[in-house]
Amino acid sequence: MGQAPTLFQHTRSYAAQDARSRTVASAVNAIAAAAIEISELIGHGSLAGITGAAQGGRNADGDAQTDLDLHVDALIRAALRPIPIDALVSEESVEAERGDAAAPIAIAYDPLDGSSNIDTNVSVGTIFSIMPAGGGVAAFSRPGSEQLAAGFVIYGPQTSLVLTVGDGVDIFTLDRQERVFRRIGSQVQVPVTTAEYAINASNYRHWDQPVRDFIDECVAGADGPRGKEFNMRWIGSLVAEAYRILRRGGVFLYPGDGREGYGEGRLRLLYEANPMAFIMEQAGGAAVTGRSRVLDLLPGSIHQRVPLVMGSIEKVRHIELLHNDPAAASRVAPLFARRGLFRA
Ligand code: AFP
Repeated sequence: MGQAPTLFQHTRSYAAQDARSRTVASAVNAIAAAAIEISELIGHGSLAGITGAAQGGRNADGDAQTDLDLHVDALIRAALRPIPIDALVSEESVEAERGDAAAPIAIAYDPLDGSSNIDTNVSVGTIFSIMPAGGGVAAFSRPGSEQLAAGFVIYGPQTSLVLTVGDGVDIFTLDRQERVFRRIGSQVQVPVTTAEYAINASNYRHWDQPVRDFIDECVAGADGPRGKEFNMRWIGSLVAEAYRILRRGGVFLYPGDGREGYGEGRLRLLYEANPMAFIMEQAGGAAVTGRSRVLDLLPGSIHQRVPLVMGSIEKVRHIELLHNDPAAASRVAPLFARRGLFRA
């Protein structure tokens, strides 16, 4: 049996559609080429002088910048330099960077998401969102539903790249011998329901009631209104949570909460929530802020935060219901809860 197609072979037919698609495909392949270098760098860790130590700088969100954040950002910028891009937004730069005004695309990316995990050898990743050009930074004031492509690379036991160009989701794993990404999953689908949720439970006292209602239902397990046992995961790395959900289902929540500066959660709309939302919807899942669809949001600023609930569509819709109709909460209707009418 022939070898699985490479990322370049996979994107070739898409690239042939028109000039803009060709530019999108070139940008995806450039990010993938940088990811191979990044994977090797991360794999050497402190042997390559990578410590995950803060370098004194802070990104637009006030997060301390590690040595690897800055190095990875530079590798991605260098890889994208030959690509005609109108505007570039990076988590590591306060301002958007203007490129070629005649270029057909704009890119927002998080060079190294989860980088606070570097010194603990936990999976981290690169996330990217490709928009139609729209007059410099104005491209990023459009809703995420207009994305041309989105993807992420997870640097874990395998280095894998997840990609959508609006025609389903495909997964590629780095063939380290050949130094190419090979497709291992085509038209991947998120299981419709799940018994696994991911949230940072230490923030329970800061959550709004609908989030507490959902988690309380899960924690109540088979004796509770959902009538089944649940499992919890929290890796502290968005790409690792998203990859798990694509492989076996699940629901991920990073809601807004009562902590100072966390009213809109922790994740950024342009280069975390929007690409993940596009991927989840393309894989038959869903992504909401709690009350509304992420991909419908009109961004107000390039580093704006947004609450994110994503994954198996049955659970996302239930969480949305709890936000939009508090009377749906099982604590409100103990009669139904006792009779288990809410059984999943
Ligand atoms: P870092 O990039 O600063 O490590 O943040 C990672 C992240 O944005 C996302 O990948 C995780 O899901 C989330 O933060 C974890 O946040 P908590 O540390 O508040 O649990």
